[in-house]
This record gives sequence, structure tokens and C-alpha cells, in this order.
Amino acid sequence: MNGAELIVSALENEGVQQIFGIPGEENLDVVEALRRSTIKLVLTRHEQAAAFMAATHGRLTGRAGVCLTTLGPGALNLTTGAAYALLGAMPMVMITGQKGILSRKQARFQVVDIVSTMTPLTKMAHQIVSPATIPSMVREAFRMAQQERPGPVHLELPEDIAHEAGRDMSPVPSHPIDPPVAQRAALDRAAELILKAERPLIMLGAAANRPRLAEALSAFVRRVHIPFFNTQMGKGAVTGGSGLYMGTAALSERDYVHRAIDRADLIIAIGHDTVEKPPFFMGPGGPTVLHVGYLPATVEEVFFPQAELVGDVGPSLTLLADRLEGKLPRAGALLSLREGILAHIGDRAEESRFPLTPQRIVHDVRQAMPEDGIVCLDNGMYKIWFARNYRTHVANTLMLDNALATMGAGLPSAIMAAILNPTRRVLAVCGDGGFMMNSQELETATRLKLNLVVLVLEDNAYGMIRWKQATDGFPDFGMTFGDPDFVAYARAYGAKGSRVESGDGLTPTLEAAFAGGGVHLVSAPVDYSENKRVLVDELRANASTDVASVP
Ligand SMILES: Cc1ncc(C[n+]2csc(CCOP(=O)(O)OP(=O)(O)O)c2C)c(N)n1
Ligand SMILES: [Mg+2]
Repeated sequence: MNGAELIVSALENEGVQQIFGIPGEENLDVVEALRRSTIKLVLTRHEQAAAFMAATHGRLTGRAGVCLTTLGPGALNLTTGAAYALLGAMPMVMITGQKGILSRKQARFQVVDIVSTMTPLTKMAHQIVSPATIPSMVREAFRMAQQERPGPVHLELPEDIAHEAGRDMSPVPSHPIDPPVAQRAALDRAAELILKAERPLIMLGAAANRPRLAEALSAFVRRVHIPFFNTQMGKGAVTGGSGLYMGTAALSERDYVHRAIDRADLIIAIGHDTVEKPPFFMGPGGPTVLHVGYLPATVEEVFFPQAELVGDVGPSLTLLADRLEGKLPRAGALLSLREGILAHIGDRAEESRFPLTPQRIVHDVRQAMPEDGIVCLDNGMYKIWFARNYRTHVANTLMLDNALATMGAGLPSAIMAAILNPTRRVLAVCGDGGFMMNSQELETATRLKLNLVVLVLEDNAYGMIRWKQATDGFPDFGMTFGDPDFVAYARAYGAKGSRVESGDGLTPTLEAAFAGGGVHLVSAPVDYSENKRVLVDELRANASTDVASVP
């Protein structure tokens, strides 16, 4: 077996079904081995999109997604995707080519030190120097990528090592691992804190959304009956249980959900990862925070838990609930705030203004999406509105990136979600800026014959930055651009396209798009004047009347 055959056989052994990417001539032995394997090669139109897809595979399944590129320029195009997976804790294996390392027939042509480039962007980056090491290196790569805290790893396979005949070797088999559960002493301490609390609140963070955790987490919330809120990336982590949902901390302070957060004396922060924009600021005199996580908490200026429960989160929470169930008469102390918070959040969601308000867009998208439908957001102003206003009922049904918060990932992540969930509705929501950063992947989506709707929100601007510019008192400058005719653009790719033309037009247009099947782009103009009215003026007023008006 040559190096390429060894690596492909090791990937098959890991259960890999598809690899995303754009090969170069240095990968041709690998491509040939793939042709003779069970693994499908899914070409993308930009390597960055391949990395976003592979990372999203990891995020949604817990099993590392794989992407493949050539050396130099192709490999460098993976860097944003690597950072996306690193900050977002998404398991991914990146394989890149390189010129031969045993001789240098092309001198330094296209040679860039990709392993060094990837080192700070990954959990591990290695060059493969001998076919004999391939089976163990691939197993190690997947182990590293998938174990807590998950993330990307990089393997560089030089073309001569890929071509070199090695011994026939079997891949290294994987085995199930049950990570350690929190110790009895830590469970007792955590239980004592919660039993003592007058106004407890649960916060679900990004790591609460690990695919295998949903059931145990929902059971915990149901059994202890403590109200919960979530961070942006913790959305949907608890299925059902929504009578205890207090809101999403899309902003760091002053939002309505902070009425509850500011009054809590104990916050049980499950799976919070400080890569996220802070859901609240800790400070002197604030609540006690109990960190529950796979790994110890990271200490930051604005997040420094006073107690920790570290271990496999699902089983640890089961043991914690055993100590608490039926013993928490004050569990629901903050629940009386729930209705007021949610009523404010739902304000004006049905207004028929045109262009559409962000509240109406979120409302109408929810109408068109079944409970298990998946919405994948790009990054822009609408992300705050979706995080704040969109109610999720099933884990990982609002996919957003509040870690690297990169533009351009919305469409590729939706493509991955659609590949994995062919029977569920999948919607990408993108701004007119972010969509154009990877819009070429419409071709990938149509080639794969996916069912996918892409909603593009048009304000002819980098709206979020324009909003920040205005909020900080700068003059309106340098943030606007012209858009292509998105309907014609979609059609040029063989996709369908429609435009929303009235304040009540979004839900029916989305319904028709989903019903028609295939890839369908819907463009909708958005009126962002609500950004200032709600997220600045109203919340400022809320903060000043807050303490006086709420019990
Ligand atoms: C790759 C990348 N470049 C720049 C930014 C900074 N940024 C954040 S939001 C934003 C504007 C987004 O514009 P658009 O996609 O049109 O969404 P809108 O805010 O207008 O709804 C920019 C430039 C970023 N997050 N990622
Ligand atoms: Mg825009």
C-alpha cells in the first residue's frame, strides 16, 4: 500500500463518508485512492467553504469532518475554517498536500510552511514523513479532534510520501471511551450551593450543544425545575422544557433577560465556553457562578466561577439531579420574570412594514420552519435578532457562530446540514455582505441536488458595522455597496430565485420555496432602523427603569 492508500484506508476506518475540498496535483495519489474507496469526494468552489462544511459535520455529529486541499494557496485558504473550528470547538481533520520532502525537483515553487501556519489554529499540526506512521497518526488525529475540547487538527501529506510504497498495514481500530464523571466531593459541594440558593438560574453555553448531551441535559432541567437561559451558541440545547426558558443572552448586558440574570444569586453555567461574547459580566457583588463542564473553566476578567463541577457533563448532571430532585422549593424564584421578558422580546413581531423589520423576519422564519427545521446563520446584524428572538425546541436547530463570528460560513454550514438531514427543512440566513463571501457554493448545492433555501437580507450595506458606527457617534461613511440581482444570480447557478415584495410576503415565499424543493434563494429587503430603536434606545431605557420596576 502506498501512503495515499494507507491514509484513505485509515479514514474509512474512522467512518468517514465524504471529504470536502479541492485537490491539487500533489494530492493525485490520494484522489486515486479515494476513487477506489467508499468515501465520496465532494468538490467545493473554494477551500474555505470546504473547511466550514467539514467543521459543521463535526459540530452536528461529534465525528470529525474531513477536508482536503493542495499545498500553499489551497492550504492557506483553510485557515479561516481552522480558526472557526478551533474557537467553535468543532472536530475537523484537514489534510493538505506538499511538494516532495525527499527531493526538491521544483525548488521552492508554491512551498509555504503550512504546518507552522496551522499550529496556532489547531489542536495538532503534523507533517507525515513515512507511510509506516500513517495508521497511528490518523487515529491520533481523530482522537484529538473529537475528544473534549473538540477542534481541528492538520495533517500534511507530501506527494512523495503519498506515492511511496509502504508495508500493508491495518488501520488502528477505535473504541468507545467514557470520560470520567465528576467526583463525589465535587457533586456534594455543587449540590450544597444549589440547595442554598435563593434565586438560582441555569445558563446553557456552547458546550451544552454537544450532539450526545441533549437528553441528559433536558432531563436535568426537568428534574430540578430551575429556569434557564442560554448563550447564543447554547440555543436549543434543552429540548422541550420551554416553560422554564427565560431567554437568550445575545447581548452582554441590559437586555430583558438580564433582569433575571442580574437578580440571580447563583448561576449554574453548564458548558460555558468563553470564546463566546460574554452573556453577562461577572463583577464584584454579582452572583456566584458554578461552572459545569467537561474541562475546568477558563478564568477571564469577566468570568471567574467560584465553584466547578468537572467531568462528563451528562452523567455528572444525572448524579447532581439525584441529590437535588424534590428538594428545591425556591427553584422557580425567578420564573415570575419570564412572561415580562418574553413579551418584550416578542414585541412588534407581526408588524407588516416593508421593507421587513428584523423582528418580523425572525417571526416569519419561525412560522416556516418546523420544530426540527435547521436555520444556519451567517454573521451580520440579523444574528443578534435571531439569537434573541428565535425560539428553538430541538438541539442544534439554530446554528450560529458566536466564536470566530466569521462572515461566509452561513451557506457552507447550511449545505452540510442539508447533506446530513435530507428530510428536514434547512434554511441559510445571510446578509448581502456575508452571502457574497461564499455565494459560489450555490453551484455545490445544486450539483449535490440538495433541498436548501437561502434567505438573503438586503440592506446594501455591511449593516452591523454601520450600526456600530452610528451607535458610537461616527458619521455614516464607507459601509454601503450595490447588490447584484440576487434572483437572476441564483438562476444563473440553476437554482430558483424569488424576491419578497411586501410586508406579509416572507412566510408564503419561504413556504413555496420549501415546497418546490431544490436550491432556492429568497431575497428580502430589511429595514434596520429597528436596531437603534430597540437595541440602543429601548434597552437603555430598560436599564434605567429596570431596578425600579421589576420585583
Ligand atoms: C470574514 C469577516 N469579515 C469581516 C467581519 C466584520 N463584520 C461583522 S458583521 C459585518 C457586516 C455584515 O454585513 P452583511 O453580511 O450584509 O449583514 P448585515 O449586518 O448587513 O445584516 C462585518 C463586516 C467578520 N465578522 N467576518
Ligand atoms: Mg447587509
